[in-house]
Amino acid sequence: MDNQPYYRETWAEINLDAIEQNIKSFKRHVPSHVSVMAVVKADGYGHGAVATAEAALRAGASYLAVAILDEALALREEGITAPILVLGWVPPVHAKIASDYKITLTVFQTDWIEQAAVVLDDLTLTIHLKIDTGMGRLGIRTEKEAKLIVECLEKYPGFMVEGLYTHFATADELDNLFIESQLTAFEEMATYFEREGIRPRWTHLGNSAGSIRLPDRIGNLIRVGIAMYGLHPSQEMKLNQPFKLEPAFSLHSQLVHVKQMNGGEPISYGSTYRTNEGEWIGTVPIGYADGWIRKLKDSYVLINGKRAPIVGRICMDQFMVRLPGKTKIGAPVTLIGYQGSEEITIDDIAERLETINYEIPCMIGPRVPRIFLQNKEKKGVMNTILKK
Ligand code: PMH
Repeated sequence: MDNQPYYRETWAEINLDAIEQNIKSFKRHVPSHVSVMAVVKADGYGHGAVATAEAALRAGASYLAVAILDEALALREEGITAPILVLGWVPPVHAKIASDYKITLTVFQTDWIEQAAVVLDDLTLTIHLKIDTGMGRLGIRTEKEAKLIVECLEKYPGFMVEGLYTHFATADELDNLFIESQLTAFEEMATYFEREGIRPRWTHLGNSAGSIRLPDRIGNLIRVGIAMYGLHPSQEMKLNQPFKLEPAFSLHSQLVHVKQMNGGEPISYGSTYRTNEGEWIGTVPIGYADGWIRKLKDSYVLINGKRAPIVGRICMDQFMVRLPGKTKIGAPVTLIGYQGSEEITIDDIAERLETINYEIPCMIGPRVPRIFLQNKEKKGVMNTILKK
């Protein structure tokens, strides 16, 4: 794990023990023949891809998934040797790079196979075939398309079909109707491929929600993303969660300036906030360029175990808070996480921003260093801005 320097008083803490626990909980929840693929795309949902991938592998995950080839190569560059699947469409001209680095690609187009075959020449490439059973995003949709894929693969023996998979569109909703139709569609396609002699080692259907809800109907590999980071796939599912999830992400800063104001003094751009006589105002060094966006202007942070409201507009790199009284420069500020008996969760922020929890750690930008905790100790730092 890297230990890069950083020189600012704002950072995210990533509790790798929580990630390990969450993966272990999934392993207990699914039947023993089901393996875990840890989804670490988008820099591990903003948690740091390398450290979270390593934590998931320590906890018994056997496969990793990312969205794009660059993310897979970045993991290889960091010495990760576990199998990696790219979930997205990779340009076929890059099939050779994938083959060289033993990266598994998602395939669902005959043209793609034809073009990749030229680039690969006599090299082999491990692939997973993707079936679109109702997500409407990527995948083989009909038996006719499947037949053409089978014929194409027969022409090019360099493609090793290791997996067959699909993605649920509504697994995080409590109504089962659509998920059942996706399961049936997948079953039909899997049967077709089997008849044609394609019997891959892995079949995988379940994202976090699907794997929590239907642990024995989602093949022999689960693709766990959001829940590995300790977040619930939806609010409905939070109420019906069969095992505990431990959030891994917290966000911290410190007061860098504190002052007592006169009555009616303006704060921040546009002078939208005016102070009351004698009010204490603190400055927190994180802003919208770090992902703490202007829409959060009516929220609060935790200082000395109490809620301190944000006042005035959030700037690019800083914002101001109203303090309960005189407070020391350097006082810890918690933006996500616990202080005393108060807590601000990722779900709280998501609700305030009228979005899903997935978006929140992803939007905390690369300027915020990630500090990794393992066995409650600081084990490494990722600072994308200043690598060395
Ligand atoms: N498999 C695929 C193909 C995915 O796209 C995702 C997440 C996962 C598994 C993991 O899902 P989970 O995080 O719900 O467990 N993909 C996305 C997405 O495209 N937008 O939000 C999550």
